[in-house]
Formats: sequence, C-alpha cells, structure tokens
Amino acid sequence: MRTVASVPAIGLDCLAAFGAPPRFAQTLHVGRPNIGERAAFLRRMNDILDRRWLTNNGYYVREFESRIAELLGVDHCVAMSNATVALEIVTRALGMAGEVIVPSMTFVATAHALQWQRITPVFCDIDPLTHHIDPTRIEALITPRTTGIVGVHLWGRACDTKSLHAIAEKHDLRLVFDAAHALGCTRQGRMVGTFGDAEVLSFHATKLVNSFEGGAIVTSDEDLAARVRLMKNFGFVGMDSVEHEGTNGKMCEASAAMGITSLEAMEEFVERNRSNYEVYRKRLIGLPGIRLLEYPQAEHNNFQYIVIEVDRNWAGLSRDSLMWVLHAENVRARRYFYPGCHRMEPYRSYFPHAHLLLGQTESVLEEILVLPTGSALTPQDVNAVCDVIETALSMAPAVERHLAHCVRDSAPSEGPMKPQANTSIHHA
Ligand code: T4K
Repeated sequence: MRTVASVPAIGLDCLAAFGAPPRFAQTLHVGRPNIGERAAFLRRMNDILDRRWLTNNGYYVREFESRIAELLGVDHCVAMSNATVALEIVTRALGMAGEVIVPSMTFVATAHALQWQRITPVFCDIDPLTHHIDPTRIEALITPRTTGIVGVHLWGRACDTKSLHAIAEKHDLRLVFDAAHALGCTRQGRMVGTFGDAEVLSFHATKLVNSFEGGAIVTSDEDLAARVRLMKNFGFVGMDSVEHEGTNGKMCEASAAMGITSLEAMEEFVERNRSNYEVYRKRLIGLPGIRLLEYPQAEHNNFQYIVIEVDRNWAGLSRDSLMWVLHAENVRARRYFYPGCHRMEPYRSYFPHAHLLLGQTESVLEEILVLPTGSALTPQDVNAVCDVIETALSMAPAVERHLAHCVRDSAPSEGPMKPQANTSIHHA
C-alpha cells in the first residue's frame, strides 16, 4: 500500500480551507457539460430555424433516435424531454402499479418517477462493492402488490442484469433499467439498452452525451415502443384523434441538434474521461482509506464518474472533511446520492424505518465522494485535485481536529462549507 509519506512536511495553511488561496481560480464541477463541435451545432440550429420546424417529431429528433438505436442495437429509440418523464411513461406503459422494487442508492428521479404515479417504490439494499441493487435481497421484498423492478446502472457500470432477468421471469414482473449513467457501456459484452422490457437514457447537460435536457426509452418491443410514442405526445394518433392517455414528453429540435452533435463527439469524451480516470487511479490507488470504484476491464465503460469511498478509520479523515477541504480549493466534489432516497421526502415520512433494511446503502452513503472529470478537466487538473487529497491525508489528524467545529451538514449546492469563527489555525 502506498503511503503519503513522500509529501513534504507542510503546514495546514497550504490548504485553502485554512487560509491559502484556492488551488483553482475557476470551480471544477462534477457534471460540467461536454460540448461537441460548436460549428456543427450552430449549423444544425440555423437549419432548424430555416425549416421552421421546432418540435413535434422533427427531422433532428428522428435522426437522433435512429443514431441512438443503431449505436445500441435496439429496434426502437423514443426520444423524450428528459429521463424522469421517460421513466414515468415507460413504467406506466408497462402497467406497473402497486409496488415496484428499486434501489435507494440512485438519483431521486428514479423513485419520484414511480411515486408520481402513485406506485410505491420499495427500496432494496445494494451490493457495497458495486453500489448496485443486490439481487439476493429482492425476493424477500416481493409481495402480492409487486409488479416490477427498476434496476439502475449506477456510475456507468451495468448492474447484474442476468439475476434481475431471472427474478423478473420467475415472479412474472416487469423489468426496466434506469440507464441514465450508462450510455455506451456493456455487460458481458452486451450493450446497455438491450436489457429488460426497456431501458431509459438521460441526455441531461451533465451526462456523457447531452441534449441540454433530454432522455429516451430504448426497447426492441414494438408494441411498447408504439405505446410510449403515443403517450409522450398526448396520445395523438392523427391530427384530431386521441387514442391513448398521454402527456407531453417530447424532445424538441434544438435538443436533438445538441444531442446529435454531442453523440458525434462521444468517443472523444469517453477517451478524455478514461485518461482522467487513469490519472486518478494511479494517484489514489493505495492511499490509506481511499477506495476508487473500478471499471471492469473486460467491458466497454464511459468512465463518466470518479467515485471514491473514504474510510474514516483508515484515512484518519472523514468524507465530509475531505469534501470540505476540496470545496475550499474550488473543487466541487459531490456526495451523490446522500442521504439516499429513503431519507428524502416523501419517502422519509412514508417509510420512517426503511433504513433498517438498507444497511449497506447507508454505510456507502456515509463514505462516498464523487470527483470531477469530463472534457472540462485536463489530466493536470486531475493531478492537482489528487495533490489536495494527498496533502489532506498526510495531515489527516490535524485537518480533522481543525475542522471539528465546521458546519458539517451544509448542502454542497449552498457553496463551500465555512468554518465557524472559532476554527483558527495553529500549525500542526
Ligand atoms: N436516473 C439517474 C440515475 C440519474 O442520475 C438521473 C439524473 C435521472 C435518472 C434523471 O435524469 P433527467 O430527468 O435529469 O434527464 C444532476 C442532474 O441534474 C441530474 O440530471 C443527474 N441525474 C444527477 C446525477 O446530477 P444535480 O442536482 O447534481 O445537478 P446540478 O445542477 O447540481 O449539476 C451538477 C454540476 O454540474 C453542478 O455542480 C454544476 C455543473 N453544471 C450543471 C449544469 C446543469 C454545469 O456546469 N453546467 C450546467 O449546465 O443533479
């Protein structure tokens, strides 16, 4: 195990948390958008204006859909305004009702998409190594009201699709995957997008490929694809004929133009993510108390998230203290998806004891920290982020001592946490 002994003996005041100037003049974000070829995007935007066709199944939406379907090897891609609406539509189109089993370790949209339709999300614990729903815990949660499972391919790593397929088949449940993080990734060589009854992609600004806002349902089930197409367009079949219940989930042409432009640069984005990930790996591997979530080498990965766990006992520093130190340096590390859906409203009130069955989820959420990557970062930036982590760890006891009085629970979105007045620095 590598130690941090090689770091020169320096005082706490080399860190911005304790008075030094921040290492980065401009904030490094998790989820800074990747931008494709600007000229190509602007050409498409001009063309959209010339055509005067701005939304409603336009030329660029259809092109985007067919490019995504081809990339994934599915028969149908139905583009939508965002992944949350896509999840709502697909679970409804599949007839999910009553209870649906879902991990709590996900962005709250996964649970909200169910709850919005008065389907009860039943939270399942995770495998602490992968952060994915633990298939061995699913069957104990199945009741006569259970109609489906929503698996989440968190961090771009596909979850255990084989076990989930087997459970769904055995209990006659519908199976959907939230693939918001996993465009271009594989499981046992098979492309994400091809599993379950359907999968849902996100093209939100923070995703590998973005369409500003956007999402899609991908499936090879022709009837399902036809149904969701109707549902995302108010149920309209012709000009005056509504044949289905529906809503407005349409993607507009400007989003599709951005999506296509972004998709054209996808390999470049993945390559940048991969090289950033390699630098993180080299620098962080073996640091005491730091575990970097690895990407399986045999699969295609998009390396979109750099996820570490901070074991306070080994690191000598808590996750929140490390986050505090990074924020002060203008590195906006995020503790996704703290505190877990089950501890957010309305679920916290509905299921006040849910945490009793979510031990692994709870402990991962106490240790997790997501670090910036993407095309806005260079490997030099990554090295500088790792310098901060290494420095903080090398002085862990002193950092912890001095941060003891900080406001620990400030939400990251409220800005870097500030030490209270009595957090004065005396050299360690
Ligand atoms: N399922 C899963 C597993 C998901 O992760 C998500 C979304 C969904 C479903 C639902 O997909 P959509 O309905 O959104 O298509 C962000 C995103 O808003 C959310 O889309 C994403 N997951 C989640 C993981 O991250 P926040 O609350 O962290 O967003 P925000 O605004 O703080 O953005 C993150 C960082 O990116 C910020 O520090 C600033 C930077 N940023 C953001 C935007 C929007 C930019 O630099 N430029 C920008 O334009 O949720």
